[in-house]
Amino acid sequence: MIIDKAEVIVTSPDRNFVTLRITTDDGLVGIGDATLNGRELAVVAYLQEHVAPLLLGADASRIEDMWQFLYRGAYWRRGPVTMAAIAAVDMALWDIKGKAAGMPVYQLLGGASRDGLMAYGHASGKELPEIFDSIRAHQEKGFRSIRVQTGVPGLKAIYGIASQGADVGDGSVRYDHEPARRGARPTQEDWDTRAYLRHIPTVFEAVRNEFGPELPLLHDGHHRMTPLQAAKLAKSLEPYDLFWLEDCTPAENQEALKLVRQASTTPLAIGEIFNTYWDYKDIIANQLIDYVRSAVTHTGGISHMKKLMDYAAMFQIKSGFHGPTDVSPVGMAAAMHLGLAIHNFGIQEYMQHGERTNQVFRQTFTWNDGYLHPGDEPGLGVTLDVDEAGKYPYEQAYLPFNRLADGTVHDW
Ligand code: EZ4
Ligand code: CO
Repeated sequence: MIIDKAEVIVTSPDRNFVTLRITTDDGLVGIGDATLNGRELAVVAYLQEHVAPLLLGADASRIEDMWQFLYRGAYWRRGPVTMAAIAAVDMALWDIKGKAAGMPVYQLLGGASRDGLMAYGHASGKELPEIFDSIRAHQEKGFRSIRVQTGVPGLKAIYGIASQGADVGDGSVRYDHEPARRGARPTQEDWDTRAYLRHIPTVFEAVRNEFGPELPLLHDGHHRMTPLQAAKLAKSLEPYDLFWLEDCTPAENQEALKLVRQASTTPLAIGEIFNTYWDYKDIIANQLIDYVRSAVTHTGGISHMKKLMDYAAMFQIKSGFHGPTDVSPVGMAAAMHLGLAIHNFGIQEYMQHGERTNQVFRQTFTWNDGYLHPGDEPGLGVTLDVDEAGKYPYEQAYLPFNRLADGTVHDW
């Protein structure tokens, strides 16, 4: 199992994806996701220029050793670019290990701890009727847990609202949930935290009244609040019994989350922009979150995330792995195998990729009655159709950003 090829494939069916494909001398092929939304080519360069040459001639069976070599051997540690590149290598090697063993990756991680993975979808709308329709549409698609994002009176464009969906290139405006819009410059949105804080509880009250107490509801604050504002929001949402409030602050200042904890029992989910378990060390040990939001793609791959989740388990903290459309089907498959295997699985985000993406990445996962399962093909269960991928060259795309009324750039 000597690696004799390591190729980086960039394709942009509905959006940009970066995939590492490793081939061994005995003909096994493994793929890993290295997509870093809006900064895709930085990871491509890291992989092509600095990692691929080191893979050639290496033993593909030594997953842990390769991880440590790429992490410790580089001298420069952590960071989203490095960790996405390492994640791609790690995933591809697990894919190969599964194929060599004739087993799906979750079997190699200890086997299934459950029958399927409860997944949540993204409902959104500018106003209540649209939000209600969106929740119903998701329920019809099988979702049993729903994230709710809303417009705010007075604000023109807010991240995460479907009606502002991305133009996917065929003239239609499909809600890709996460519009890293194609173009030379990022789009500018507006923001007003006080208006948001006033409005959100009214939306969750209305949604609870309409849909009853059972439906698990989630909300993403996208890092926009100060600790005090986050405490106020978490407290005001308490009557609506959220499954979680996500990214209530930019969690660089983790100590400050104590303020939110002291004010409220609304569960907190954080970590989609973290990239190692060291980023989680204090936040977990101090019991400041309830769910780990990392993507397997952005936090060093399956090997590293398994360690992170075992650490989190000591504190009864569960997974809520990131699963937006900017995580490729390969990254999603890695999350599903890991989520199926660990005991402390919580919920899986599931945005659903577009048809073109599904043609490029052939997948074996199943989606039944609100539950995902990665399938039982050896490895990760995803095949990259290189010819199909070749039809969609890279296109520059940026995440939006926002400014306050006076022109100040605000937290993401
Ligand atoms: O902003 O994936 O919970 N999901 C999110 C996403 C992220 C994008 C960033 O790449 O917050 O929409
Ligand atoms: Co988020």
